[in-house]
Amino acid sequence: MEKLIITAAISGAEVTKEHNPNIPYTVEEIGREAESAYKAGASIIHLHVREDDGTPTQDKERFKECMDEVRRRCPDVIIQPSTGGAVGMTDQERLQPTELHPEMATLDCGTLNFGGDEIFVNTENTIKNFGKLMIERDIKPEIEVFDKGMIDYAIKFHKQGFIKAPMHFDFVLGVQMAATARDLAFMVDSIPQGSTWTAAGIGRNQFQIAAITIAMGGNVRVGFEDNTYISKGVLAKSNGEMVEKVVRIANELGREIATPAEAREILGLKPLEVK
Ligand code: KMH
Ligand code: ZN
Repeated sequence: MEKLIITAAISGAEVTKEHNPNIPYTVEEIGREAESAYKAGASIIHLHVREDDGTPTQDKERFKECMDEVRRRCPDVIIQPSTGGAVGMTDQERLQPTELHPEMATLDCGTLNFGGDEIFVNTENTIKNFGKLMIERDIKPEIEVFDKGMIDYAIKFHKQGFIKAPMHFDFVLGVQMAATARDLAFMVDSIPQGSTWTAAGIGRNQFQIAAITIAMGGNVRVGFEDNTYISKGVLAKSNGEMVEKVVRIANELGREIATPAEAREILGLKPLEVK
């Protein structure tokens, strides 16, 4: 089996310090959480940023400040900004971090219910525009899949030239589709040969989905964006604590952890230039 790529989704846009006081808002806090995850074994930091008061923002300057801080503390980590941002943001707002030419960014491949009255809107034109821009800016998309139709969209848009192969998918289980082994197996079976994949279980499903994924040969995403607890009723102290738990499960199952350089190779990213 390939080595295991661990992604830490350190901040998200929806969780707040009311859910868990360790959720990062400031540049310093974002840096601290990225470093804790990196030191524990994460090779990708999936990044949302906030204003100091916790308000989610896609502001380019704020992203730059946070990315510089993450880079200072975790020199070789892969930084993967979100282009999803928060529900209700315009496409132009959401696209701002791609102007910084990160190695990766997320590409959400469909519209979905996001709880209560919230709808996370990704029209066909949004997906195509984001995909085209990522090709122009040499950014590898992580295709965010919240149900099976989003895989079909990705394949369709790949055939139309808006997404390059080999594609990398992230299956997010527990927002719209259920977080079950059956659903995960169906997703894995539905992606084109030669693709790579990660799975993220939301809330209490996080570590069960991680364990199933490790055994299946996929890659794992954990972090405050997806879950604020380390075990039933116990808040996580840091993203690092969650990554450590994944590393322990991987060790038990005999799966080695990929370094950032190895993750770049597995994902087909260019090696990091040493300056
Ligand atoms: N915050 C969600 C509305 C992504 O990062 O691309 C979108 C999201 C997906 O988190
Ligand atoms: Zn996200």
